Amino acid sequence: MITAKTIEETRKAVREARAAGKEIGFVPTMGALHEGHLSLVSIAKKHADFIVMSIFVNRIQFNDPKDFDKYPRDFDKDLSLAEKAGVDMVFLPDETVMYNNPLTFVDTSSLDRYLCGASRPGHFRGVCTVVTKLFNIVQPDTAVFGQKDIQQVRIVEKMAEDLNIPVSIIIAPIRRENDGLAMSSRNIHLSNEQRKQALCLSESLQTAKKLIEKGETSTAAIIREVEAEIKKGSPDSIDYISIVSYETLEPIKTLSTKSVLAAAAFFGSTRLIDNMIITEGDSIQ
Ligand code: PAJ
Repeated sequence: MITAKTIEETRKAVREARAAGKEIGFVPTMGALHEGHLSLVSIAKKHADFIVMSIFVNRIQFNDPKDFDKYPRDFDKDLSLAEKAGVDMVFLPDETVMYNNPLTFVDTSSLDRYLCGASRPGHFRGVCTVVTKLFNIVQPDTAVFGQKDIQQVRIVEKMAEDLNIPVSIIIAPIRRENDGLAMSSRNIHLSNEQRKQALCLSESLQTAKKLIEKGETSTAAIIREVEAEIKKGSPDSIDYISIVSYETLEPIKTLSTKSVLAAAAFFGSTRLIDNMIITEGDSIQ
């Protein structure tokens, strides 16, 4: 596996892979890799032959400098996990490579008005800026993002379309621990007690699933039950519980053809998110 710290090295390796007839698959991450990240690599391998992973903790997408400082970093472990998962090249830039006194940022569309965007101003601007830069550096044919961050992937899809970035975006399902907790690099900040409490997020989605399968279509009714279930876990606060249209990410009153139920809550100072895609007459993911 190649470890590239500069843009030049990365471009050279990608150029060579392309010259050898390979399609380029890309998995952007902030490291602290877990099975969720690695599942994106196996999906990328189904679509491409040369897999690039980036590991970069992107300061400009953090709202809270303390969250940035304490974000878990273990690059040696990440490199060995990436290699085992079959990554061909890790792009591991530092801040001087990525941000050399920048004047240009990529701003988001209206898709950032609700869900995480509402409580994290500037977050998606930071994500869009870094993802655009990474797309321009790696120039992948395919990039894989997790449904875990549903708003992020929807915004990235729209951004790629709006800015004519020739990449096809694939959405990977949420990987969970055996008890249902969505895997996240932030889970390691949870105490044993908070770890148990945090299960209320995934359990609340199961409650919603049962309600919807029984025919409930009123989002207010579903949200009420989800809130009751989340409160059973006594989170320190609930950031939001929303049901939005998959297309516009705007809150809806009645379930539409494709909707998203998403929730965010704090356990101590750790903010966790989870979500479910609801497709009418089809499946619930
Ligand atoms: P990070 O949080 O490291 O996540 C990298 C990718 O892994 C994202 O696409 C995310 O949705 C996916 N992911 C995280 N947890 C997952 C899980 N449990 N199951 C499946 N996929 C999961 O998201 C970011 O980094 C950054 O915002 C980034 C896109 C790299 C830009 O800085």
